[in-house]
Amino acid sequence: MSLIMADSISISISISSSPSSTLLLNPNASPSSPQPLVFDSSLLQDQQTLPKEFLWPNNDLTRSEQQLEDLNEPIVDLGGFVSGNVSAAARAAELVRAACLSHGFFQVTNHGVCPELIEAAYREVDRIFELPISRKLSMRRKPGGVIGYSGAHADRYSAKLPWKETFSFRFSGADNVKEKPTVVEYFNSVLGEDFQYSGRVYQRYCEAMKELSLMIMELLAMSLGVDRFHLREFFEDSSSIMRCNLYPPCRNEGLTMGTGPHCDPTSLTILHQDQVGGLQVFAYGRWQAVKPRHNAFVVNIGDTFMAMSNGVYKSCLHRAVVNRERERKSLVYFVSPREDKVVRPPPDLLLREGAIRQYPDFTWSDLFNFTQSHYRADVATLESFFEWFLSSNKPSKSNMAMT
Ligand SMILES: O=C(O)CCC(=O)C(=O)O
Repeated sequence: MSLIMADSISISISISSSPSSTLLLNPNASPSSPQPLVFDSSLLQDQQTLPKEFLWPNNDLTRSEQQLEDLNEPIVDLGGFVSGNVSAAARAAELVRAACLSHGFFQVTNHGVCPELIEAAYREVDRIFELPISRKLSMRRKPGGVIGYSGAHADRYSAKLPWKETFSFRFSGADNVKEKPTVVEYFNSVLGEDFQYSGRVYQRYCEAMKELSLMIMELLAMSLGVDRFHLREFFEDSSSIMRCNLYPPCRNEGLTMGTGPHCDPTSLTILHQDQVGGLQVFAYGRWQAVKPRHNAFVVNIGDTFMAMSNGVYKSCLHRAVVNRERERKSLVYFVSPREDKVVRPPPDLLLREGAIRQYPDFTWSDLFNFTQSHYRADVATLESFFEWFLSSNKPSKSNMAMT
């Protein structure tokens, strides 16, 4: 047994032969409350048996003998759109529309994000996750919060744990980034001087993602046939979360998940994955693999955008599997509206003949709080949210009026 110090709590690491033995238990937890677990992948990777907390039900898993086919998602070249080529922009919007009507997933190339910045972001992922567990735990996320370090989300859940470590931070598009660089400040506060460069890298990365997200919003508006600038303006002061994911190799890769099947509750997700592969999308009634492309960003529609499109566009159901031999990394940028903004479809969409409001007005903070306090995001988050929201808030009839 060894003892490590994390913040003010001490955690004993005990290793025995029982399947969950290398999950590190906090000895200070009371006997009546479940003990918080700590995911130390350097120990867990060598263990023959998968701790039961990481087991997923069969119907969520890809069996190893199952060879998934690659998803044939559109690869949208943004070059023509950016340079103002009208027919290239119209073609791009058409591709986006087809993808969003069927599964909510596409990739973008010629996006203008500098490849060196992406590489630098991956290098900083390594530096963060290579820190000793005690240091990582000192910046673990707070109960009910989203920012900070999390090992297998074991702080929040006790079953169906994902085989991954995450480090998340906020990027507020509303701030004047020059005067108040939120990411740099966050890195300084939790990681100190040694990580000032990392903070600057992620600050620039998030700024690039914001620019890209607004470009995609413009394209989405064109694809929906509404005012081209409506969504860009709505998301101009967006509130975003950036998450670095590290999926360690796993000997029992067929029994667990890196990220379980879910739709993102947020509006839009822009993800970069390394070359290992593991992201899968549910499309046309089956799971399909997403081929990594180093020069592309993966884009998927989330629940909030599905509501903004009045249910026309699909929120993308996806998951990530783990690899037996290789570690995998992904950089994920989640875009959401400013917390207090009312989410409703653009007027031109509702004024169409036969249009019926599918969802009531809500704010991102309503949905966010639901996913933090009441519900673990899955395929049915949006439906469950509205059930809960309508029964607890009783929005006025005018919010649901047919228009
Ligand atoms: O890493 C991936 O490919 C998927 C990540 C994801 O879905 C998430 O972090 O919510």
